[in-house]
Amino acid sequence: VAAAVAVLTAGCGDRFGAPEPASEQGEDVLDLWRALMRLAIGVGVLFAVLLVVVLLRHRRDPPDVGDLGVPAPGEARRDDLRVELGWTAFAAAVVAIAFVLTMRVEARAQDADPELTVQVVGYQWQWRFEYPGGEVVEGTPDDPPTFVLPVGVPVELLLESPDVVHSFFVPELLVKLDVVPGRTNRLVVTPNRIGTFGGVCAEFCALDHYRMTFRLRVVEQDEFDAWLVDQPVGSTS
Ligand SMILES: [Cu+2]
Repeated sequence: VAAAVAVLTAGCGDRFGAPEPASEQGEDVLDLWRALMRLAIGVGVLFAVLLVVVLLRHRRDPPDVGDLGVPAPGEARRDDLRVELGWTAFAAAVVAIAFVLTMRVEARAQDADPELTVQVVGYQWQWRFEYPGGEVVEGTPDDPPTFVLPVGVPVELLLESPDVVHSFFVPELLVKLDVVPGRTNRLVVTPNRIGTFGGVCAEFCALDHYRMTFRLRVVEQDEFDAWLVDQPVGSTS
């Protein structure tokens, strides 16, 4: 058990496989991910310990079998209302804790006051990014686009699709949202790290789904302003 605990908790200081966050919301999501992983490990260890205790304590008990070598009626199952209520309450408590932690992070993630709005159109099979002044960034499956955001600025991404369901996903942002035809989904993100990050469509959307890639480049505000001026205005599609 000690060895199992050591192995299972070895990654606790780490990110449990999540990428290093590149957004403020992502930091929050990472904390949530860590909390949920610790909760899951705690539950796993608790049940492993209980299982070992039961196996050791009852290993010499005579089997509950009748003449035919099968459990006698009424012997096969022993109900204990307290135990049943106990584990039901325990499971409900675990789910309640996970639910409350998640709701708090989701509420905070939607909370930031955006200073920049970018329209993101996901379509079969690429992405178009439209800035407030009409500047457009668009690529092709062979030449994926790179859209740019300033660091430290809360950005509102308005996600729209003219055809089927897509999903806007930049793993490093640690936030992701579906792009659904007929409605506008809103994703608020505050990039907090300079760099270039890969993005994909994370919802299978038919033949060329795998080619719906793009890049997000996060730069200082001046560099962003200079870049934006150079972008073509008006739809390229
Ligand atoms: Cu897609």
